[in-house]
Amino acid sequence: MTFVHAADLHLGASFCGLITSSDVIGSQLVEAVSESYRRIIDICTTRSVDFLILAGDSFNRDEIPYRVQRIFFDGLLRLKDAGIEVYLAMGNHDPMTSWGRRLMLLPDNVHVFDSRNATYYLYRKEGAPLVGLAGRSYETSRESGDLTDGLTRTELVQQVGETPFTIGVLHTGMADVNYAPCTKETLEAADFDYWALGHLHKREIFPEIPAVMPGSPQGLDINENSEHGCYVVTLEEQRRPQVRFVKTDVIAWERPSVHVTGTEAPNELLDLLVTCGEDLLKKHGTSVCVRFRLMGRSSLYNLLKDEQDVRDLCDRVAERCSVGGLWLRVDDIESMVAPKLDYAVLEREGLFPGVVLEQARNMAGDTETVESLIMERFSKHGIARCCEDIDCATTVEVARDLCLDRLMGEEGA
Ligand SMILES: [Mn+2]
Repeated sequence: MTFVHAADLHLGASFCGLITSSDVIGSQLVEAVSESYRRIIDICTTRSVDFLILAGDSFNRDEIPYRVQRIFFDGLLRLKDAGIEVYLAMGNHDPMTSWGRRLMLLPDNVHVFDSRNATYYLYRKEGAPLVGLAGRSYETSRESGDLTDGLTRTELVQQVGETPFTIGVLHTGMADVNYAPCTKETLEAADFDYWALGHLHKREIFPEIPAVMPGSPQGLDINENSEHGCYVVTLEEQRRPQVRFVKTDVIAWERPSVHVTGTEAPNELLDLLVTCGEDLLKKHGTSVCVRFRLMGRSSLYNLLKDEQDVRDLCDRVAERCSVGGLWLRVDDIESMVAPKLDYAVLEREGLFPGVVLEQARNMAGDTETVESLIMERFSKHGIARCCEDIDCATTVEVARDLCLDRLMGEEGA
C-alpha cells in the first residue's frame, strides 16, 4: 500500500524575511504556497495512492482569506473524486479551536484526529482491513504536554483490531517543549510501522524509529533553504517503509557563500555572481530567491559597503540570470569581505602589523615549528595526529591574514 505524507502546508502564509520585494515576485511567492499544495494533490491522484496524511499546520493562521480556504477544500474534493482518503491532524498554527465552522465543510473522505483524545481509524481496501492509524491534534496553539498518550500499536489494535500495517500521526516539536514534546524513545516504543510527523520545516528521516518529518512543501523564508516537498511512502509486509521524497516547491531559497579573493573588478564580481546564480537555477529547476554571502579579501571591500552599489549589483545579477524562463531574485548581498591588505605599506609603517608580517615570513619555511604549534592546539582537543601533511606556507598565510584582521579590525580599511 502507498500513501503520501505531507505536513506544514502553511496555506495563507506570505513570505517574510525578505529585505526587498517586487510586487510581481511578491505575489508569485504567495501563490507558491498554494501551488505546492496543488502539486501534492496531483502526486496523490497521478500515483493513485491509498490516502494522504496531513500532519498539522495546514493553515498558517486563524484568519485565512476565503480564496485560500477554497484552494484547500478544492484539493480535498479532487481526492474524494479520485477515491483517496485523507487523514488530517492539526498543529500549532491551525489548532482545533481555530477551525470552527470550517470543520463542517470537510468532505467525508477526510478523517480528523481529535484534540481531546487519541483517535483511531481503520483504513480498508476492497473491504479488508489494511491500515490502522492513531493520531492526535493540537487543541490550542501551545501544547506543552506530551500528546503521545494512547498513541501505541497496542491501543490502536484494541480499538480497530489487527491490521497488516499501523501508522502514528502527530505534529510535534520533539525536543521543543512548547510543541507537544516527545522523545524518540517514546515514538520507537509505540511500535508503529511508520510515524507521520509534522512541525519541523526541514525534512528529516529517523530510520531507527521509524519516523519521517516531511518538512514544508514550499520553503517559507530565506532560511528554509533546503529542498522542500512531500514523501511517497510504501509499506510492505516484513520490510521497512520505503520512502521517496518528491519535490513540490515552486521557488527555492538559497544563501550561498561566495569566495571573492582574487576578484578585483566590479565586472568580474558580476560575472562570478551570475555564474553562481545560474548554477542555482539549474540545480533547482525552479526560480530562486537568493541572498549571497561574500567571503574573502578583495579591493571591492569599499564597493560592497555602499548600499546603493550593492542594490545595483543585486538588480544586475538578477537581470542577467535566466535559465529557461526561470527567474532569480537577489534579495541581498551580505559582505563579509575583508579589505585587501597592502603588505608593503604595513611593513614600512613598522607597527604591530609589521611585526606580524616579519614573524610570518620567518615561519613560512619553518615546517617543524608550524607543525609543532598546530599539534599543540590539536592535542588540547584530544587529537593525536594530523591525517594529512600540513601545507606550511598556506597555513602561515591564512594565520597571518587572520592575525592582521584581528589586529586592525574595521579601522584597517
Ligand atoms: Mn508547527
